[in-house]
Amino acid sequence: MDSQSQPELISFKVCPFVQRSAIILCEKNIAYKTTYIDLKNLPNWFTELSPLGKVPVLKVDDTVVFESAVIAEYLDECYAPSLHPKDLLEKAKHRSWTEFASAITMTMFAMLREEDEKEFGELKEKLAEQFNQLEKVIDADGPYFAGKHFSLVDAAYAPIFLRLQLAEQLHKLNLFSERVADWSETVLKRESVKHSVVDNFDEIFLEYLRKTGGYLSSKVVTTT
Ligand SMILES: N[C@@H](CCC(=O)N[C@@H](CS)C(=O)NCC(=O)O)C(=O)O
Repeated sequence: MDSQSQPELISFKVCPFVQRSAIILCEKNIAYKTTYIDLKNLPNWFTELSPLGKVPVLKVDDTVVFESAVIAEYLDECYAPSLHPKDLLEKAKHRSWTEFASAITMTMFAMLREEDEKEFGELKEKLAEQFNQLEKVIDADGPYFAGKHFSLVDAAYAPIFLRLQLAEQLHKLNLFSERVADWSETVLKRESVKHSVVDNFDEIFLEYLRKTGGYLSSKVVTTT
């Protein structure tokens, strides 16, 4: 593949949805380039390019692909190895629980941004309950969502696990059962997951948390 046809991932460094796409690109060893934008200061070219004004966007030659689930499916169909089960019902189940990852992501960010301690606690409970729901459908033996093999649905949960691991350093969250904790640990050790964010991600994410002004922000120790 020549460099002109390398896909381009339009990214925002802390975005969990972009990270899903980056994990899949890494899993499949696809050569790609990343263009970072600042969501608070959108360049005009991005506003023209992205119909929903959201990242991730994957540009393949002149074609714009948006929505992380669509990007995931496109990459999976285009590049081996497939990260989806063959069985159609099982595949639909993976897609359903990928959608659930978006709901968990929303609860997580609501919790991370919440200023009021009591409301923060309520959102933490809601998140714990969502992980309980998840535990009922994941493979009991693990280590991944569906057992021995990493799949697209794992790529949707990895960004959540990474951010919660960092938040956990600031405040004990105790959101996971033993099985979910093992899943998180396994996923976070995976090379594709490690390479899917910028090298100083921890620093950038903690700084992002500090700026939210949420309940956890006061617990971020600043080095400057
Ligand atoms: N459903 C979208 C969600 C993407 C999303 O919410 N991205 C955020 C950054 S993490 C964004 O671009 N927000 C800008 C905005 O909503 O204006 C997907 O899965 O790709």
